[in-house]
Amino acid sequence: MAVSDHVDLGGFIEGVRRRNPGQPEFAQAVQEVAEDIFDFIQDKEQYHRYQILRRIAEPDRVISFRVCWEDDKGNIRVQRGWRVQNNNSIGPYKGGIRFHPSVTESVLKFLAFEQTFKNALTGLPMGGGKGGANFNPKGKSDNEVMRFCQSFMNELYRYIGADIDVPAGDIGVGGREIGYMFGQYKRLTNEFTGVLTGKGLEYGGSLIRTEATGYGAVYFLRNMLATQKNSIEGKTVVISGSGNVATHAAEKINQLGGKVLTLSDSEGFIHDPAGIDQEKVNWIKDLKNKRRGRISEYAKEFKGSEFVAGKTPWGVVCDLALPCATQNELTGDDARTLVKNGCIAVSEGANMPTTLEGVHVFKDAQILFAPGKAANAGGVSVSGLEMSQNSARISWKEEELQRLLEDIMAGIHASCVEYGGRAGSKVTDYVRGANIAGFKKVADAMLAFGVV
Ligand code: NDP
Ligand code: 2IT
Repeated sequence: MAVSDHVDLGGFIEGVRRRNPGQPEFAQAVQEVAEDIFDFIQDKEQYHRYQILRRIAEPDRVISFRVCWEDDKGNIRVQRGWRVQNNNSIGPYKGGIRFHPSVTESVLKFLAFEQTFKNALTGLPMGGGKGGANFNPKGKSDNEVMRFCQSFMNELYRYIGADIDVPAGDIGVGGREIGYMFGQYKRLTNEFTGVLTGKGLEYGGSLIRTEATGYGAVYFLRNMLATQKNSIEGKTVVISGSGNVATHAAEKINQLGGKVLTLSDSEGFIHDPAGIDQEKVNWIKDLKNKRRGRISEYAKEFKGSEFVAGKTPWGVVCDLALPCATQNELTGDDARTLVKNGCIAVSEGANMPTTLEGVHVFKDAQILFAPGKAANAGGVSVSGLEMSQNSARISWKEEELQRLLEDIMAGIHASCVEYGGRAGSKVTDYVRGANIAGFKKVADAMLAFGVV
C-alpha cells in the first residue's frame, strides 16, 4: 500500500472517537500523541502496515468489576472498579490506581495509554496500565477505606501479579491504601511478592518512592532550564494540587532556591507571597496525610497568605508553573495568561493537566513545556526500581536511588531533545520528543512480535 493510501490524522481521530463513544479524555490523549506520530511515521511503512498506533490505542483489555462495601453506619455501598491493561510489549503492565469520584473508564483508558509511553521513556522494562474506582476517600473513616480497599482487591487480585501487572498509587491512593491492598492480596494468595509498588519501607517499599514524582518533575524542569543556561534559583513558582506530587515538587523547588507561591485543591488555591517554605510544606503534608484536612486551612494558619475559593492558581504572576493536581486543570485561557505574565517554563507533574488547546498555546509561544508523560515519570521510575529490589530481595540505599532517579530524568530529557526538534522552532518540542521516543520503543517491540 502506498503511504498516501493510509488513513489521515483526521480520519484516525474520528475512528477513535467513534469506537470509544462518551470517552473524551481517552480521545484527547490519543489525539495529542497521534498529532506527532502521524508526522513521524509518514515515511516508515512498517509502522503503517502493522497498524502500530491503532493497536496501542486499543487496550489489551479493560476489566471492570463491582466493589461492594459497608460504611460505618451499616449501609451497603456499591462502586465500580476497573483495571485497564493497555500494553505489555516491553514489560508487565505497570501503573497506578486512582480512587476519586471523577474516575470513569475514559479517564482510566487515557491514563493507561499515557502510561505506556511514559514507562517506555524511563528505559525500564514496564508496560502500561491503570486502574481505579469511583470511590471518594474524602470524609471516610480509616475503617471504611480499609473495607473498600479489601473489597477492591478481592476482585483485582485475579488479574495482577509481580510479572503480570503491578499497580501503585495515584490520586486518592497513597501509603495507607497500598498497605490495605497489599495486606489483602497477601491474605488471598498466601504470597509475598512485589505485586504493588509504593509499599511501606517495612514490607518491601523503596526509599524515595514517595518523593520521586514531585522531585522528578522539578529535575526535568531544571534540565529544560539548563538548555537555556538558566536555573530554578531565585524563580517564582506556581504549583497546583496539594497532594503527593505537589508537596514534593514544592519541597524540591525550595531545595533548589525557588520560591513557591501557590498550592491548591479542588476547592480553590492558597497564595502566599512570602513563599511556601519547607516548614510550611511540612505543615501541609501533615494536614493532608494525617489530619486529612483542606488546603483552605493554610490561610488561617499563615498570616499574609490568602485562600481563593473556586479558582485555579494560573493567574498568579510567576516564572515557572507546575500543574500537579489533575487532568484538564489548565485551559487554553490559563495558558495564554501564563505566557502573557512572563512564565518561561511549565513542567506537568499531573497527567494531562493541560488541555489540547493549552498545549498548542505553549508550543506556539515556544516556552519550555514538559508533558506529564516525560516530566512526571520519576514516580513510576522508582516504582520500577522497587520492583527490581523486590525481585532481588534487597533494598538499595537512598543515595543510590537519588542518583538513579536523577539519571533516569536526565535520560528522558535527552530522549525528548533527540526526537523533539521542530522546523522553525528554536526550542525543543518536548511533547513531540516524548511522544516519538516513547512510541518508537514500544512500536519496535511490537514489530518483533508480529501480529498478536
Ligand atoms: P493526591 O491524591 O495525593 O493529590 C491530588 C491533588 O489534586 C489534591 O490536592 C486534590 O485536591 C487535587 N485534585 C484531585 N482531583 C481534582 C480535581 N478534579 N480538581 C481539582 N483538584 C483536584 O494525588 P497525587 O499527588 O498522587 O496525583 C496528582 C497528579 O499527579 C495526578 O494527575 C496523578 O495522575 C499524577 N501522578 C501521580 C504520580 C504518583 O506517583 N502519585 C505519578 C505520576 C503522576 P482534593 O483533595 O480537593 O481532591
Ligand atoms: O501516573 C503515574 O505514573 C503513577 N501514578 C505512578 C505509577 C506507578 O506505577 O508508580
